[in-house]
Amino acid sequence: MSKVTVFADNMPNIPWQDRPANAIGPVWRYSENPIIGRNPLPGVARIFNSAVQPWEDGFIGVFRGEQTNGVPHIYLGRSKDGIHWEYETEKIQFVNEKGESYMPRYAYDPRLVKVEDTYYIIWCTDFYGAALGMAKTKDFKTFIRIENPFLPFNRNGVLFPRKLNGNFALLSRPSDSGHTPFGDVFISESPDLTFWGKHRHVMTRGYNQWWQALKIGGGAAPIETSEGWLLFYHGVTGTCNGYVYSMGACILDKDEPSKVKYRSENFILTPEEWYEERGFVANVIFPVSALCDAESGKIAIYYGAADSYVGLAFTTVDEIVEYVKAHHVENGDDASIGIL
Ligand code: BMA
Repeated sequence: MSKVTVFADNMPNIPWQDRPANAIGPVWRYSENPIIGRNPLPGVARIFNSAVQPWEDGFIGVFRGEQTNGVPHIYLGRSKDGIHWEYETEKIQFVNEKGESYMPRYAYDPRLVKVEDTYYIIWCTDFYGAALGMAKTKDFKTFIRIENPFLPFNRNGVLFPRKLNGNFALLSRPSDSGHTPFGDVFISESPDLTFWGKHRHVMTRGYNQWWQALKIGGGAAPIETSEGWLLFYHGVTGTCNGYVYSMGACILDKDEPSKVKYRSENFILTPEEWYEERGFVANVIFPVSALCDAESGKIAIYYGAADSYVGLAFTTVDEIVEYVKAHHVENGDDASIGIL
């Protein structure tokens, strides 16, 4: 039983490996990483930046599949243990409310979040430029696209797993049409997933933490705890050799998540292993999904590695909360409600 309470379901079959004796920091990698290798499907060269949920007696996931023509789309996968996956060979077929085909031109970095009895996929889509796309499903057979939440340009849409004060809440990262050399995380609310407003700034790039000084973006759907919303996100630094993506963690206020309560000044995972340092885009750790077993407090984080693989990392809610609190530093006006 963890000291920090998690407000989520129990997940006794969560993928897990105990902390190895030589682990440094609050998060440790799965020893068999990467869990998904190259050319996982006919016509798909790489799977990375993908999201997972429990489903039936195992797990289901939405996977960013880079097709051999270079265009990313989302593929469905199923797994008994959350580690070994079988994919549908055809990309997810999205439809509109009338059941007619409504395919995005491309789709990448999908998040998968359950709110009440519905699963939502949020991804980066082409809406006259990079923007957020959204779809819903209850059975993982029919995927109905709903309105694109925001104008271009925007990426890294992360939905909260429950409504807050009666509204859906969505983190996003306004961007540009390219590789965006800036970016803070914002939050917006909607009563119906069609009309969005009450936009607030959540957190800024790192003021004096170079690993996240260029831009940041939400990662996994926040985990509700007695300390607040635990968020794993990515932070980016610009180097002579290009961008380097690391994983950070913070805790947002439970009732007003535009306020950051604690935010670790240190990254919690940075590219060190061959599958993170070497690949289609070198030096990328891109967290997209985190499973949590409320009973034990075990957390399994799925992250894209070097735009080529999927990695799995572990922590516990007690360890990560303690670490984030112990390494908290004030950052700009992160602690404020985020409206000027
Ligand atoms: C970001 C996104 C991610 C990608 C990362 C590193 O802008 O496009 O999909 O993992 O760049 O290339």
